Amino acid sequence: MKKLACLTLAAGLFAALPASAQTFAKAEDAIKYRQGAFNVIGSHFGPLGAMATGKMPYNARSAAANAEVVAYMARLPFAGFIPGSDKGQTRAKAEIWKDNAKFKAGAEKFQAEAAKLNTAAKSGDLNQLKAAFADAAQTCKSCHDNFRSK
Ligand code: ASC
Repeated sequence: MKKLACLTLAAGLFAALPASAQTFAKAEDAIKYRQGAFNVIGSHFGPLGAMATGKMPYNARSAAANAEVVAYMARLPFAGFIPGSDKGQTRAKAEIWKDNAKFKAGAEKFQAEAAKLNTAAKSGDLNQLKAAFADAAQTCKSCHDNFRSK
């Protein structure tokens, strides 16, 4: 029993880790990492938006699958915003590090809304999906407006 409890605890800790376990040898690696994560998020957020706005037929199973990926992936990219990674192939603004508390709050808001979007998508109710999508998209936009150059 003790062994099982230990394994369960270890699995729980591991599940909580991804956002903080990442290390990068170079700023360029961190930039590629976060861009890769955002790219995957965008690929799965897009169909949710298309369904929420009626540009694509609503499919509850597809919506749930996409939202699951968005909610998980939302935990990853922010570890890639290491100090000094605002140079090179990136649109990240220096404000991310100058006003890091605001950036972090925005990231956490996005993660919270992505989790709500996942719950809404799993409900199978298009109206819930529409509302949660709009809230989540607003958190994307707000960070892009403040922290991403055009
Ligand atoms: C998307 C996408 C974004 C956000 C943003 C929300 O689908 O690619 O960057 O939503 O446009 O306003």
